[in-house]
Amino acid sequence: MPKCVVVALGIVVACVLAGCGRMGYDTIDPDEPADAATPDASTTPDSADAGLPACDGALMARDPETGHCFVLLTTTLSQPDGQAACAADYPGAHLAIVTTASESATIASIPSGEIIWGWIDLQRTATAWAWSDGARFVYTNWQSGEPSNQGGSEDCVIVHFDFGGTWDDRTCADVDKLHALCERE
Ligand SMILES: [Ca+2]
Repeated sequence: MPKCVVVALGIVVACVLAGCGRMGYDTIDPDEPADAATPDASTTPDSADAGLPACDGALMARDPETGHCFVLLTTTLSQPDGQAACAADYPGAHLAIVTTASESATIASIPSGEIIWGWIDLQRTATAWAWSDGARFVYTNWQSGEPSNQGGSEDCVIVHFDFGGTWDDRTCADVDKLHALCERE
């Protein structure tokens, strides 16, 4: 076999092995829609959660009725700092405002680990209990014997995970040592 034929065959074999035949076919066709334009429905987030962290963390639970996500912060905070901390850690979140039995049950279902208490948005005003957003104060989940208002100064409210997520009024100074509960609608 002439030497030039051997060289030519060698080039062809090397080209096939290297995938030369595919060269030029993997370039992007401008007329072809990009993959991103046709996302897989199974990975598309709920529109309500678009751009937000998923509600699947260790200290989270989602209310099946409303879809609201309840989150127990890992840090302890004083009442005035809670609102900003919720918004900072979970964009769109505020301190938990518990207005239905389903929301209360959702909070109780949070795998809180060694954390026994969390605190919610509810505060005693001069005349009544009130949520910061002005939501009507109708639903309650007080522990037996609560609210006790011991010493006349229990103006904040904690959720007791060891007692089914029921509520106890405590001084706001007590609350400062505990973990805030946030809610993302
Ligand atoms: Ca109390």
